[in-house]
Amino acid sequence: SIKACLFDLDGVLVDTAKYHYLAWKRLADELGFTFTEQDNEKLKGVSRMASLDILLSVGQLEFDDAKKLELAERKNSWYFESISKMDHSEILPGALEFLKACRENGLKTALGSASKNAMTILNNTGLTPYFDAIIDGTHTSQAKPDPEVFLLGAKALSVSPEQCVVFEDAEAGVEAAHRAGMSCVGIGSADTLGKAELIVPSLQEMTIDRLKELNAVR
Ligand code: G16
Ligand code: MG
Repeated sequence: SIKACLFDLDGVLVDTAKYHYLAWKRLADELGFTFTEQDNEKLKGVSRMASLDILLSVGQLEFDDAKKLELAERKNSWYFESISKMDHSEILPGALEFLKACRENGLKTALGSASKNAMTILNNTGLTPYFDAIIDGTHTSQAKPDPEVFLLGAKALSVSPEQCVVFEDAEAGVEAAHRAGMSCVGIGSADTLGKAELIVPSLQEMTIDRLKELNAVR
């Protein structure tokens, strides 16, 4: 039976993609090329350095590792300015309610995010107390679709992977959940999340009953 829910951060609990986009766009502007919102879709759920590689390929630019690190740090300082101003009003609809419902029903909760800035975002939005475990980009060495982040989450909660359900908005995250041996609820549209066991537009449509139905299907 299901004992734990593991949540991705960006795109599931908060919309930080817009801040990532503004910061990457500013970097692209400085480097002299256009970076569109459509390009930004490719960065969702992807680690910081992998995101930079994608951005630079859009601009058809190449740099050595030292320069790339400097560019990533520059982007991050702008991004950090944005997330420093976040508050509870930026929690996505239904997210807080579903986290509370999980805990009221005896389910454990964990964060499973690629972001190295997750703690800042959780603290500023007031979400930190709703997690039994927090695994983010500071704990992992392998990025999604590698299952590491979710396996570490299950371990921290002392539950086995088959007792976990992952909530993800990115295709790489759905794959990571499956490679971890977990079910996945996709948050968004079936176009990109087709492989998830259940797809809902947002956590507003998610209930404990629907979670239990998922369990019956498996
Ligand atoms: C998030 C975002 C990605 C971002 C990554 C790393 O992942 O979706 O766009 O590149 O974190 O973020 P940072 O630069 O803050 O370390 P997730 O896993 O929460 O969706
Ligand atoms: Mg995400």
